[in-house]
Amino acid sequence: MSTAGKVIKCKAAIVFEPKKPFSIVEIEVAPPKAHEARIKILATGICRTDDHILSGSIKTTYPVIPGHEAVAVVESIGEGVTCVKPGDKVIPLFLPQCGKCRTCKNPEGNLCEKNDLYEFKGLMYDGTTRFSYKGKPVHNFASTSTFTEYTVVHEDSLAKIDPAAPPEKACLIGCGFSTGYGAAIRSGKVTPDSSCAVFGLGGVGLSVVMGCKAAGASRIIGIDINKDKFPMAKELGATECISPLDFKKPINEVVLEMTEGEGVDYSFEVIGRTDTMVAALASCNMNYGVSVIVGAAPSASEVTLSPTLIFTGRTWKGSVFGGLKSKDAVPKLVLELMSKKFILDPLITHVLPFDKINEGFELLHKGESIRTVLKM
Ligand code: COD
Ligand code: ZN
Ligand code: ZN
Repeated sequence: MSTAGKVIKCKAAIVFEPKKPFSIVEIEVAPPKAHEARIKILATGICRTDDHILSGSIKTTYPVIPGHEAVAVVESIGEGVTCVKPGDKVIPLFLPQCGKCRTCKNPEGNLCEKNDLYEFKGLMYDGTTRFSYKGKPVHNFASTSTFTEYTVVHEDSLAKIDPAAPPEKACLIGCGFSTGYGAAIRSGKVTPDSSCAVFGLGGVGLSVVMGCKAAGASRIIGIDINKDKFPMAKELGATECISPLDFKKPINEVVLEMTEGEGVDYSFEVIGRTDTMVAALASCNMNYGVSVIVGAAPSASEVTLSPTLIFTGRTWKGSVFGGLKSKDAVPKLVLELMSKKFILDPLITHVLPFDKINEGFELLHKGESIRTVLKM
């Protein structure tokens, strides 16, 4: 029996307040309004950004359903939706691409003005939500909310992908892989034979390593306080790995020594800390080095640095979703995954049923997982 046009009752993982685990409860998901689609999640990955919602370090409005890295199938569409139809396989996009705003029209930009990544309003464009629990509204997260069996997204936040794409792997293209890989290829524009330093070797940092390697970098220094991350980083392309905990001096001085005082050509901060952002900047060449910030620091933080670090010629830039225009890039990356241009298997350390979501976050807290994928 078709569920189109009806309210769907389903399981969802809600965060009612920060610093509390997920509650798995039955919610109601309203049908999609005009230009929206209701989608059934098939697999969703756990990303550190979701943990920032649990910890409260990213300010948002509670109760909220996090999750922003998934593969889904379209259950029904609202009026005027043309880019997908029921039954299509899709990846929801935490960074929309409306195609109409100034950023979308600029070939260089990707931060579509429709994004909900800075104020985290947690509402659809019309200012309401499609989720409710016990009759009260529940907020969405980053235009997606994938820790639920069904979610509703705007068509600006949907990429149709190849129907044969494997959900447990392709879901990483919705965030972690594209964010990291794109940061190297598109935002950093890493060149052949160059040297790179990657601060943070989680799922996103390892994807930066993969991007640096794919771009032909000859030296890739992986940096992490958790040495358990080193074997995988080396398997994916890091030429050496160091832990700041093994040195008394600042890690940027160590990187300078490793590069005969030159610094690396490209550095990437993939942790989300202000001290490592400055260390990454100071690790790149003073003249032509490019340092890319991938991690988001806690909402209230500020950075202090010597202006000389910039004045002498370094370029400091940020990268959201790898600088990629989401709706255009995601279907192509899925095809590249399917043609084995890159492999995502090493990044997926755990696959758990959706009900075990809290276990998945414990693995992340203990530093034991790279990516945990939840299957619905
Ligand atoms: N020095 C070196 N390494 C460190 C330090 C430190 N001081 N502190 C932590 N680390 C290491 C950890 O051991 C870990 O291996 C790694 O840094 C971080 O990895 P994860 O697995 O916790 O996180 P990821 O890879 O899933 O995500 C990292 C981000 C930086 C992308 C994320 O935390 C973030 O800031 N996201 C917001 C930015 C963004 O683009 N969001 C959009 C959707 S993700
Ligand atoms: Zn993410
Ligand atoms: Zn736009």
